[in-house]
Order: sequence, then C-alpha cells, then structure tokens
Amino acid sequence: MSSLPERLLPTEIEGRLTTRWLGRTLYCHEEVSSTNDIARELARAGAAEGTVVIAESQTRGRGRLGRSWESPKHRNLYLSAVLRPAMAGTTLPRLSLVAGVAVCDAICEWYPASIKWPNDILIEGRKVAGLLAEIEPPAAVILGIGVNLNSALDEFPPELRDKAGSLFVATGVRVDRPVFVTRLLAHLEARYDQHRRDGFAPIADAWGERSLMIGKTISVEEPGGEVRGEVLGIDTDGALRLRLPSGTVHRVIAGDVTVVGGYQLNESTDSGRKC
Ligand code: BT5
Repeated sequence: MSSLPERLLPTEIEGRLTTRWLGRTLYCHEEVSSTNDIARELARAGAAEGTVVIAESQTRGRGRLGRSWESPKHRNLYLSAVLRPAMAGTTLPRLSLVAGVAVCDAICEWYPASIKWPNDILIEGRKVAGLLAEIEPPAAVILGIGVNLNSALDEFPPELRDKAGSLFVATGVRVDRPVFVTRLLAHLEARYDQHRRDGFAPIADAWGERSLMIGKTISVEEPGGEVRGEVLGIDTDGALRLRLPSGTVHRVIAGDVTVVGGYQLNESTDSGRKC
C-alpha cells in the first residue's frame, strides 16, 4: 500500500486520462453526502456532459430504493458522472446496463467479474460494485458508481461480510486507485459512445456475455407476487426477459432478482470467468 498513492487527487488522475470527454472536468472531494448529490448540483448549474465527481468517503452514500451504500474512507471508489443523453427518461434503464458492462470490463482488468441484473457486479458471488442512475430533469442523468477496491472483508459491516467483496479480497493485492479510475472512465466513455453510435443491440450482447444469469431460473418479487422464470436476455429497453413455466415471455422492468439455487453455485459451474 505504501507505494500506492493514498489519495484520489486530480493530479494523480488527470495526467493518466485517456478519455476525450469523460472526466475532463473532474472534482475530487475528501467527504461528501453522496457524489450523486454533488453531481446533481453541478448538472443543475449547467455542468457539461462528462463532468465527474469523486469522493474519498460518503456520509450518505445510497443505493436504490432508499438503501445505503457503505462508503469507508480512502479504500474504494465513489464516482458520479453528469451525462446528457438524448431522451434521458427513456434511456435511463439502458444507460444503467451500458455502465454495468463498462464497470464489469474495468474490474475484469484486475480479476474476472460478472453482472447480475440490473446493476450489481459480482466476483465469485460477492458484490464488488453497484450503480445508481438518477434522472435530473429535464435532460441530465447522474450516473453513480461505487466500486470496492481495497476494503478488506473485516472492514465491511457484519451484515455485508458474506455478500460483499472487493478487488483486494479477490486478489490479495491493493489496487492503484487513480489507475483504476482512468481505466473505468475509458471503458465507460467507449461503451457510452458505442451506445450512442450503434444503439443498444451490441450492449445487450455484451451484457449477456458478462452475465451469469442467461438460462438460469430466477425469482423476482413484483407487486403482484413472486414470479419465477428462465432468463432469456435483455430487451431493447433494458428490461429482463424471462420465460415463465407456462411458456409465456415476461418482462421485468425493476426489482431485485434471486437466482434460484444460489448465485455462487451457478457461478462455480460456469467457472465464474466471464471476461
Ligand atoms: C446499488 O444499490 O448497488 C447502487 C450503489 C451505488 C453507489 C454509488 S457510490 C457513488 C454514487 N453515490 C451514491 O450515493 N451512490 C452511488 P442497490 O442495488 O440498492 O444495493 C444496495 C445494497 O447493497 C445494500 O442494501 C447492501 O445490502 C449492499 N451494500 C451496501 N454497501 C455495499 C458495499 N460497499 N459493497 C457491497 N454491497 C453493499
């Protein structure tokens, strides 16, 4: 650890950036409520697409549906980007999957990882990254990305120790965080540009290749009750397509899914190497 930079500072990141537009305006903070809050304020004030906010810790890091995101100091990455896609509202679920592919590929430069719909990146069944895409009306999207880089298992709260992980937990080696940031931004810019240029189909293919869910039976809690079915893939709008036991195709727009029989079990049979 001693030979790695202790802080995520613009001086550590900017000289290594390979992107054209993403992260070219960069704000690094020591502590914030949530990087999504700061990016949202910047978007409201007219920040350009590609503006990025990073913090060393978050006091109110958040996940979806009011859940919280553990954000200890100086260990990991908490990053939000201001995006201004055409038709932000309808693009939001797809953007989340675009980002999921990019985050998965960045992590895969260090260790094999896979995607669990809609927004989890897993290593050997442990969640190492999560994504939170929020709309800032009328036309901006705030894309928040949390990646566990250097947290050790005993640094997670007890309730997360059997389900969260980090690159350090997987490899036993500390990640150079500024290098990770530049690789993440490079993958994200490339996938975002690909989506803008070629549409969603190549992203859906890439997502399928990185997901361990295709062909698996999953269960999802929906307002009308539990739905079980076999995962067929991702629809053109980002919804998850399931084949129900009756044979009909069902679309899951939002929710938490569970792989029946356990995710890790399935992952080990697939050897867990998806990149
Ligand atoms: C997510 O929500 O996975 C989205 C997480 C997004 C975090 C980033 S950090 C930068 C930006 N600023 C923010 O405030 N947020 C974004 P969800 O799918 O709802 O998962 C949340 C659940 O994951 C929690 O209820 C915990 O069970 C678990 N969890 C919390 N912190 C975790 C961590 N550090 N690592 C792994 N799992 C965690």
